[in-house]
Amino acid sequence: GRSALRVQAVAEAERPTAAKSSGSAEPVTTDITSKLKYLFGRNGDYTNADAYQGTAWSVREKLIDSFNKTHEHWKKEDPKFIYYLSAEFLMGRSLTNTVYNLGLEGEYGNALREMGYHMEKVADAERDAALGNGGLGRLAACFLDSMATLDLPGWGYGIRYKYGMFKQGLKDGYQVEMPDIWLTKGNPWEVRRDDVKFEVGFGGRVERKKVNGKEMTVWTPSEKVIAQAYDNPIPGYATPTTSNLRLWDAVPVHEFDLSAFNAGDYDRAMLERERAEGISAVLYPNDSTPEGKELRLKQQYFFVCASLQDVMSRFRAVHGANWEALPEKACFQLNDTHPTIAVAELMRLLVDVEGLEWDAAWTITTKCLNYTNHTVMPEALEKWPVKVMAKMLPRHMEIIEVINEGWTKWLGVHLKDLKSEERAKKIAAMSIIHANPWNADEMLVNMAYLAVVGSSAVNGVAAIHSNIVKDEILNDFYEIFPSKFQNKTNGVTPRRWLAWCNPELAQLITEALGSSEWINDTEKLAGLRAFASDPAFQAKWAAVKKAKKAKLAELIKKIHGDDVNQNALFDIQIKRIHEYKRQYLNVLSIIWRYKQLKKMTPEQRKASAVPRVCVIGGKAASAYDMAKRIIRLVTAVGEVINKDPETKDYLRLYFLPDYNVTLAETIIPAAELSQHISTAGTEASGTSNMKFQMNGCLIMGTWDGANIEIAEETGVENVFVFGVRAEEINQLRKDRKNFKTDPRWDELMKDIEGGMFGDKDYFKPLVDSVNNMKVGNDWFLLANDFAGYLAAQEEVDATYKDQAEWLRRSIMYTAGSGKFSSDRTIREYAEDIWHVKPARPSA
Ligand code: Z15
Repeated sequence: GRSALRVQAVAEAERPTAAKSSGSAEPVTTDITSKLKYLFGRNGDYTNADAYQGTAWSVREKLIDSFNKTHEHWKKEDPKFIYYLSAEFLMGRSLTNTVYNLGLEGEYGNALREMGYHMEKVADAERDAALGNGGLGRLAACFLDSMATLDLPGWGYGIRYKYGMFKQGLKDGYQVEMPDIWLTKGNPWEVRRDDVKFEVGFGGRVERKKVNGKEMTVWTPSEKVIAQAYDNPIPGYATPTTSNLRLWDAVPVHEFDLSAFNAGDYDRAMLERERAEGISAVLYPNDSTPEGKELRLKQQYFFVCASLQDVMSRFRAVHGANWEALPEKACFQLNDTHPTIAVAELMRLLVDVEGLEWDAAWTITTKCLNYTNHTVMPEALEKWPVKVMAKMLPRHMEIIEVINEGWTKWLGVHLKDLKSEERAKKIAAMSIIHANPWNADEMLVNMAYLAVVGSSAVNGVAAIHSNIVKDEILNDFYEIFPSKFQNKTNGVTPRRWLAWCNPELAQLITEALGSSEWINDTEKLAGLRAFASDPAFQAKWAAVKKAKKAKLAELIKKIHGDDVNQNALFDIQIKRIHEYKRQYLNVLSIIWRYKQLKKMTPEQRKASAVPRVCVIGGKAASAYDMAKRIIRLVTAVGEVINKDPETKDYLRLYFLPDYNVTLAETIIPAAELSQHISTAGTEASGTSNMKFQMNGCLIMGTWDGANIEIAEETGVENVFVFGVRAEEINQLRKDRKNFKTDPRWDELMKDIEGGMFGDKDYFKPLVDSVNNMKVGNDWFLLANDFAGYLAAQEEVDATYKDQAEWLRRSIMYTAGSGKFSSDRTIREYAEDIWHVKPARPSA
C-alpha cells in the first residue's frame, strides 16, 4: 500500500547508484494505456486484470533496459560467472517485486492512482510463477534476488514448465489437484530467444570410430529434441544490475514430420511434437521424496545438456577451445542431486565433442562443479536404475562406469593401509554404482555419490544439517576429503519477505533505525534490540501486527465464511504436508486443547483461556496417501471445533487451500506463532522459519535445521523449544517397543479411532502409523515429543497473557534475523565456493 511507497521513497533517496525517477505519472499513464491499446486492443474501461497487463508490459521495458545494460557490461568485463542449475525456481509474482527493486514505485504508483487503480489490487491479478514445490525451489528464487542485488555475475538455469505446481482445492475436506495453467494470458516477465536453441538427444547407440585419425566415441541418439531458451530478467535491489534466469522449453526438431503428414498419417506427425513437449510439460509435485519416473530423468538431462552447451558456446565465442581456462570463467552449483547428470555431460562434451583427454576433462569438470545437499532422509536420496540410465543415456552410463572404475581404483590405493577385507567393504560402500539394498538384482547409480566425486565443494544448508552430512550420510567421503565439505546456512531475501510483503513493519523499522539501509544490510536490524522493551515502540509494533492479522482474517472470511477473533493468538503452520514435518502432532495438540476447553465452565474459559486461531496450509504430493489423510484430519477437526458454540470463541482451526508464495506473503506478516516441529535431524534447514522470524513471529520449534541458529540469534530463552535431540533419534527408534505412551496420547488415539471427527476408516491408517509401539512404527517419534509439545504450548499461553513480554520477544526476533538474509548466504557461496566477484554496471 501507501506506506510501501514511503519506505521506498526513503530507500530511493539514499540509494547510491540506482536510477532515480522523478515520480511524474504522465509518461507512465500514457505508456500503460498505449500497451493496452496496441498489445491488447483495449480502449478504456479497464479491469484490474487489464491494468495489470498494461502495467506489466510497460515495466517489462524498464527491466529489459536494465538487463541489456548489465549484460553489455558483463560482456565487456568478461568476469567469472556462477550458473545455478536447479530443476525448480519458485518465483511467485513479479510485478511489485520488479517495480520496488527497480525503484519505480513512485512513477507507477502515481500513474495507477491517477488512472483510478491501486497497485495492490492490480498486482493481485498476476498468477504465481510456481515452477517449484517448496523450500528448495523458493531458495533458488531468493538466491537469484541476492545474486543480482550483490552485482554477482550469475544466472539461473532451469526448465520452463508449461504447468507448474498443481493448484490445490478442497472437496468435502479432501485435497483435489488441478492443473496450473499459468501461461494462457502470456508472460510479460520472459523474453523468448529465438536465436538460442540447442539439440538434446536421448537413447540410441554408442560406437568407437576414427575421426581425423583419432579414436573417438560417437553417440548417435535415437531421439532428439530442441531446447528453446526463454530469459527471465532478475532485477537486483538498489543497483543497476539485472541478471537472468534462463529456462528451457522443449520443442520438436521438425515442427511436423512432413512425409508422414503428406501421407495422411497425422497421428505419427503429431507424435514427435507430443514427445518433445512432454519433457517440459509439467513439474513433478514431489518435495523431498523423489518419484523415480523416467520422464523426470529426461527433464534433468534435458535442462543440464542445454545449459552446459549454452555456457560452452559463449565461452568458445570469446576464448576459443581453451577449455583448461573454463573453470576461471564458469562454475556451476548443483541444487540438490537433480542436475547431477552434469558430471557425465560435461565429461561427454569435453571428451567426445571437444576431443580432450579424459584426465584433462576430469580436472576441468571437478573444478567447475559444486553440489548442495538438501536432505538426509535415506528415502529422499536420488538413485537411478542402471537399466533406465543405460537405455536413455547410454554414453552417460558408460562415462559414469569409467568414473566409478577410476574412483574405486583410486580408493584402493588411498586405503592401502586397511586390511583387505575392510578395504573391500569400504570401497563397496562408496561405489557410485551399487546394488539396490531391497533388490539385489537391480543396480543403481547413486546420484549423491556421483555429485560428491565430481565436485569441488559439497555443502549442507544449516549447521546441524551440514554436520549430519559429514558425520553420517556422507561420512566415508568426508573422511577422505574433509576440506570439500562446507556449511552454507540458508537465507531468504529481505526484500520480498519483509520490505515488500510487510511495508507497514518496514516503515516502522526504517523510522526506528533512521534509515532503510537494513533492506540490503540486515545486520542493522540488530539496532531494534534497543527498542524491544520500549512501551511506545511496542504499541506501534503491535498496531502493525494487528493490521496484518486483520488482512488474514479477511482472507479466512473469504475462504471459510467465518469471522475470527482478531485478538486471538494467530498460530500458523504452513509448509508441504509431510510426515516428518509432523502437522499431525500439531493437530493432536489442537484436539487436546479443544478437549480441555470443553471441560471448563464458561467462567473458567473466560478467565483463563487464551483464544487461538490455528491455520494449517500446504500441499500433499499427489501420490502421498498419508499426507492426504493428514489434510483430511485437519479439515475434519476444523469442522467439529469451529462450530462448537462452547469453544468457538476460544479455538479455531482452518486449513487454507492452495498455499503458495503469494499466500505466504499475506500469512507470514500476520503470524504471531509459527510451528516448525519436524523430528530433530530431518528438516535440513527450513526457510519459512526465517521469514516468520523477520516478521516478528515467535517460533515453536524442535532443535532442528535452522531453528537452532534462529534460536541462537534471537536468544534461546525467547523461543519455544521442545522435543528430543537429533543425537538421540537412532537409540529412541531402537527402543520403540519399550516406549510408554502418555495417557493423554492414548485418549486422543481412541477419540480419532472412535470417530470423534467422522471418517474413522479413513483415519485408521493414520492412527496405526503412530500408535503401534514396535520398531519402525511412529518413525518420526510423535509420541516421544508429545508431552513436551503440550508443555511448550502451555508456555505459549502464559507468555501471550503478558503482552509486553510477547511484544518484546517479537521485536527481538526481527532484531535477530540479520543473519538470515540470503545476501549473507550468497556472499558466503561467492567467497568460499564460487570465487566470483561483483561486477556492477554503471547506472
Ligand atoms: C526440498 O524442498 C528440500 C529438500 C529436498 O531434498 C527437496 Cl527434493 C526439496 C528442502 C528441505 O526439506 C528444507 O529443509 C530446506 O530448507 C530447503 O530444501 C532449502 O534448502
